[in-house]
Amino acid sequence: MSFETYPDHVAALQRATESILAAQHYEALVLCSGAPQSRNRFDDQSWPLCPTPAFTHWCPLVEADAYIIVRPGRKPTLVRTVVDDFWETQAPPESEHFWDAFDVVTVGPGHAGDVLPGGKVAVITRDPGQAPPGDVNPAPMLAALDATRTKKSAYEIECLAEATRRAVRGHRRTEEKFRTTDASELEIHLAYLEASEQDDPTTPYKNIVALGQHSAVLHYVAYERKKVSGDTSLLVDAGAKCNGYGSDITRSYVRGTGASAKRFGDLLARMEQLQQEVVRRIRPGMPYEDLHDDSHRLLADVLRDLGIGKGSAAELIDRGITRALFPHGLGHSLGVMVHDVGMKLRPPRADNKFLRNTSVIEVGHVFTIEPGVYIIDALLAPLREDDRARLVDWKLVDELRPFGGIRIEDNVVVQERGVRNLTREAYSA
Ligand SMILES: [Mn+2]
Repeated sequence: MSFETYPDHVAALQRATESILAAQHYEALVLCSGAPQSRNRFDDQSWPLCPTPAFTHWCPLVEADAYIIVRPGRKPTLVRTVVDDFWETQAPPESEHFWDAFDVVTVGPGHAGDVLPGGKVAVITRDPGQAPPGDVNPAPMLAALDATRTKKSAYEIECLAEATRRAVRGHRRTEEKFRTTDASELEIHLAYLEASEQDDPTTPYKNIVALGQHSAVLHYVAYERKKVSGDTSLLVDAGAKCNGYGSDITRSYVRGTGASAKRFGDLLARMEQLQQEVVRRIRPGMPYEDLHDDSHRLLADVLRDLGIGKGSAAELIDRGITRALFPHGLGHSLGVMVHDVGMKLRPPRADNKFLRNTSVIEVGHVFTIEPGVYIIDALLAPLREDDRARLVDWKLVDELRPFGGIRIEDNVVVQERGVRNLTREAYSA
């Protein structure tokens, strides 16, 4: 990727931050990368650093005890704490494009205070207990900064597009492995990491690699070592990072020639069409929650067409059948965090309680579209208990159960006209 768009990204951030500082009566903003976090108080290892999102928004450096100082009318300062340590060394940043945007100052451990500003300062950090002096994480400042991350700059979209291309290399490899071998979940997980050139702790989130019934566990990360042959399904939900920006992609597959595999394959084909239809309906000005509701109407049609659901589409929705089979939200904001927070300004309706995006869709938003359908017995059991039992073909449910579930997830950028689907674009390149 080219980095020509980075100076504009920083200039826009500087302008936005200056107006937030003026509105909230601060002289300066200090963004802390974060302090090392001990994994266990009985040993000396730390978790890999995952910097404060407001810090990564400016700069992809993954380094403990680094600080960005933003002041009106001045070039931002990047303070680095240099540790003289012959035991360890930090991974260098993947690119050097950002240094010139800052006045870079280095200090020894514990000496950042010598160069950090005094006066009326807002400090943003993931580690409030170790924050430098100032107002730590004031709520209006956090809200204003979260909002600046919802609309992406050209630079951010380039990073997300590259993060998507990396993830798609991993997904292609996992599909090949699933179709041509009896690989275990662990082997498929490792194949993904290799093909996308990532170490497990630096992926944007733990890869979900689930064979068969495991794919009905929404956040399954157990990576069984057992080889699996014959008719089964695979769900892989895995992303990649580029300069701190993460992609988040899910693909589902089925293999085998048995009647149940064929039936699951029919459902998979319909979910693929459903997902694409939802993407086609994205429009600026539309509440994202409407799109989520649309996906339930489309799912009701799929269930009726395949005979899994009985009764009218309205009944399947109103009586909670679609929500028992598709319990999670349609998608969420993407960016420097995989579930970034700025698009959930209000809670969703009670029946959409897991929805993480309740914003009105705007040009520049980047979010996921990830409808799913799963046989989750804990959610289906209550339906069998009352008159809703007649709305489900339980024999079909039994047939689909060993295949678990389906999720198809793309990353899209909202544009003036329609969307740019980063995931499909990477697949067709
Ligand atoms: Mn997701």
